[in-house]
Amino acid sequence: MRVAALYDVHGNLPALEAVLAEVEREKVELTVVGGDVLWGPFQSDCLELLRAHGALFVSGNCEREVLAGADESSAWCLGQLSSSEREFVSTWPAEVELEVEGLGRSLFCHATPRSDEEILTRLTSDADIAAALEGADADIVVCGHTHVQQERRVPGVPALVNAGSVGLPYQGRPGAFWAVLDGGVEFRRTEYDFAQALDVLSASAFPGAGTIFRDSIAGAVTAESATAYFETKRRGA
Ligand SMILES: [Mn+2]
Repeated sequence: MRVAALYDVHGNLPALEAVLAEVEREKVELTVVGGDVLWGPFQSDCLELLRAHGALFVSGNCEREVLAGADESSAWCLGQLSSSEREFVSTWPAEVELEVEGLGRSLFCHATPRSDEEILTRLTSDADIAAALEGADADIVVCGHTHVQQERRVPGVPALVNAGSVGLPYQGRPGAFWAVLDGGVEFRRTEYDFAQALDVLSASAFPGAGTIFRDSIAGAVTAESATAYFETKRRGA
């Protein structure tokens, strides 16, 4: 089965449209959306597109936080959703398991199998990766959450693949980041007109849209700087 893994769209409709156009050309059999469609400017449009595409959904920390109206941004996001959209999002599971040829049993979750907000970076030690994945009943765990692509193979636990972020990446290059799974892991970067997208995103009433997306989609946030930031956060400093 050829699978597209799309994570962390964050309401960035122009990025999602570009990625879905490429997904169509890729002839994938299934698209898995790994959470954090919400918390961003054009959530409803993104939900509608992904549903029309026939995607399978996994819940992320942002779905949980938006549904709870946890802070100002989340409350704004919640206010944008219809009652049927809220109902739909609330049904998303924490994980989806698929058999992918060549990769085996593949577990799709938002951050780690035990948490929708645990942070694992390129600098996280093998021992800490092993602890986070211990007990996961799969050959490979596909996640997102940090918005930085990575692949880790630590002996004794499932392989770990971070598909990156479609809408709010920290990769030091412009574009939308995702992955194709088919016998192996193919990391993807889809180009789109990020300057035009920034105009569109900034015009929405999502609090802070202009500043939140500006550096990310222009490729001005490197994986190294994001990783260093997340690693500090992970260690509770
Ligand atoms: Mn996210």
